[in-house]
Amino acid sequence: MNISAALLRPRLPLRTRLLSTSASRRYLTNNGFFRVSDEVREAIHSRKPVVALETTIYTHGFPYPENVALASLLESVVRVNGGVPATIGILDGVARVGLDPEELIRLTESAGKSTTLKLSRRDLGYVCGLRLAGKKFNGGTTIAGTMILAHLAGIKVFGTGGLGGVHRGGEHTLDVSADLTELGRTPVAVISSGCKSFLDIPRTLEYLETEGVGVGTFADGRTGNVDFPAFWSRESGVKSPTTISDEMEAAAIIYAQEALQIQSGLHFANPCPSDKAIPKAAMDMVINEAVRQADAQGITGKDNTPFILHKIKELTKGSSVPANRALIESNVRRATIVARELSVLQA
Ligand code: PSU
Ligand code: MN
Repeated sequence: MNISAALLRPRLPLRTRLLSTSASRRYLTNNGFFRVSDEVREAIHSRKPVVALETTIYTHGFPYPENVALASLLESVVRVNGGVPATIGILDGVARVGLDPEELIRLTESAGKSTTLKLSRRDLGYVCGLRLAGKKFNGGTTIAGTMILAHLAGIKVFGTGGLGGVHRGGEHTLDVSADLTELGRTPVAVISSGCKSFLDIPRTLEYLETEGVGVGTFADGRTGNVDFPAFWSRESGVKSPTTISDEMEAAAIIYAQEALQIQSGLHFANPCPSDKAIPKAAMDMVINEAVRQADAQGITGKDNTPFILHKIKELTKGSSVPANRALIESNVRRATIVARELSVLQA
C-alpha cells in the first residue's frame, strides 16, 4: 500500500467526528489505585507517539539483574526512535502507567519475591484493593493487564515479546490466555513476535478470529502467504490471516478501527530478526521436551508459561535468550514507528 498521510487525510469523511470523539473521550484520572506519570500524561495529551511496555517479562521472564537492563534498554529503544515509553505495572498496590528509573528498578528487582505477582485482568482489583487492607503487592502486568491500563490512560500502541494463546490440549483444559479475550474487548494494538509453539497456534488464531481480533504479520517485502510467526522461529507452519507491508499500514488500520468505533484490539506480528531466529525444526524438539516435563509435573494455569520458558532456556543452554532479546527490541522499535505514523494520521 502506498498511502501517505497527506493522501489519506482529505479522504476520510469521518475525520472530524473522530477527532471530536477522541478529544471528548475521558481518560481515567489519577486516583488512589491508578497513576499515570507526568511525562506520559503530557505526551498523550499532546498526541506524541506513546508506546506501552509490559512488565511480566521482567517479573516472570528475565531474571534479575538482566531484567533491569532489558527494561531500561526497551525504554531507550522507544526514545531513540522518537517515542515516549510507558512501562506499565503495579507498584505497592497502585496501577502505574509510566515509571521513573528508580521505580522501574524497584519493580524489576522485586522479581521472584512471593509478593511480586503475575497480573492479568482478573488480578488487578485484587492487588489494588488489598492495599487498603495493608497488603502491598508488586506485579508484572501481562499483555492483558497491560492493555487494560494502557487503554485507561489513552495509549493505543503496545510493543512486547510474545502473545499468550490457547495451550496445547486447551480444548480439554480450557487453558486459554486472557490475552486473547482482552484483545477481543480492548482497543489497543499489540506488536509481538506471535506465539511460542508450545502453544496451539492454529487454535489461537481461531480464537482470535472468534474474538474479532484483526491479525496481520509484517511481510517486509515477502510476497504470497506468510506464516504467523512462532516467537524464536519465523515459521510456524500456519499462515497469517493477513499481511501488512510496513508501519504505515498498521497505523492506518488502527486509525480506521478507531474511526469505525470498533472496540476490539489488533495484533501485528513481527517475525524474529532473521540473523537471530532459530529454525522451526530445532525449536520443535526443545519445545516438545519442555511440554512433556510440564505435563509430567502437572504444571498448569498461570504457572505453565513461566515453567516452560524456564525449561526451554535450560534445554537450549541459554541460546534462546539472544533471539528473545533481539525480537523484543525489534518489536518495540516497530511499535514506536507505528505510534509515530498514528500520530501523523491524528494530527
Ligand atoms: N509469551 C512469551 N513471553 C512472555 C509471556 C508470554 O513468549 O513473557 C507472558 C506475557 O506477559 C503474556 C503472558 O501476556 O505471559 C501470558 O500468560 P498466560 O498464558 O498465563 O495468560
Ligand atoms: Mn493460562
